Amino acid sequence: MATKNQTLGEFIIENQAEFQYSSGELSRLINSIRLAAKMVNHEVNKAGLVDITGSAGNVNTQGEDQQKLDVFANNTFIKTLTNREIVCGIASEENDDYIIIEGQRCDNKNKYVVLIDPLDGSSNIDVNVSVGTIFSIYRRVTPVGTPVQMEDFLQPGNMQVAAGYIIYGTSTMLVYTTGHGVNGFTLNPALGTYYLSHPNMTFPETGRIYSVNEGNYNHFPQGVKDYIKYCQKEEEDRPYTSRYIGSLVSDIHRNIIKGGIYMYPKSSVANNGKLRLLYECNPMAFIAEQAGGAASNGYERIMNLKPSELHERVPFFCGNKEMVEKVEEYIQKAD
Ligand code: P6P
Repeated sequence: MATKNQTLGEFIIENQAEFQYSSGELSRLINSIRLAAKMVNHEVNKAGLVDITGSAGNVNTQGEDQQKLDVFANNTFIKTLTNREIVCGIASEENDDYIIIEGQRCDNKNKYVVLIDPLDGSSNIDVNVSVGTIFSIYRRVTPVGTPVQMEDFLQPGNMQVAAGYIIYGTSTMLVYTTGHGVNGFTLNPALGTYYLSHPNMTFPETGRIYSVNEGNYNHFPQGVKDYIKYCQKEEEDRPYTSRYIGSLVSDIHRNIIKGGIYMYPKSSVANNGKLRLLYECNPMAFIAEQAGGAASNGYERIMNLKPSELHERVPFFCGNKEMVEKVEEYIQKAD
């Protein structure tokens, strides 16, 4: 049950029963993410004022130049989740390997792992464009009481127990699902409280926005090129509108509200695309499906893919169901 302007805390308590795995552990999990998001939001909002937007001088797992806010966000989420002994393991875009969390609760009670992209779209920070945090939560598959193992993280997306994102935009929002719909909470920075501003988020019946980096057009597979031409054709409800922020969370958040498809295809320069299956595609796919949409790699449901390594990349098409089905049709017809 979602009543507008309910606080996040009230909402979690009222809907705790839906999280059939545990009493109270979801609250602790979402509350720790809520706290970390407030801390990151504070830093992101003043990024232009202090020398924190510049590069940290390091390079992360992906070979990408690590922005200082990336490092701050990564450390903040890891510390918050660790201090509260809420989860037994964390995998992050910023860390080569997963982190094993020891602790009393991890020895006998706790059974969750979290995968996180702590600050997605961070290259937008120094141009003041919105960025986001993406998280994905699983119940571990190895015995409780032993250290987590790689198989706890390499689960298909259809095993997620919760997933969500925080968007640090014109306002800061926490959007998440536990498999019972998608709800969006907006932070009132003056009070430090999140209020239910977007209950039961669902894609509109039809979508007319397509989001893709058309600079890579010449490198796309033929089917993707054909679909982009379909979006631009003067007929029926087209041409569609092209909108691409270059921040996954922002593009998908807008497309859930207004209707549209986000695409990051494979190409001749990136043979599996750019986005990571575990902590970008799977959580956004869970959200999209719970909002009545779909997410595919062009051939099959993203959440059915069996991961083989932590940082693997997959082609990603996510949005209104009929738009995803249409691009799949073009991709498969061109093969
Ligand atoms: P490109 C940000 O780096 C990101 O992972 C997503 O947030 C975003 O949608 C995409 O990459 C942008 O990539 O190659 O279009 O700049």
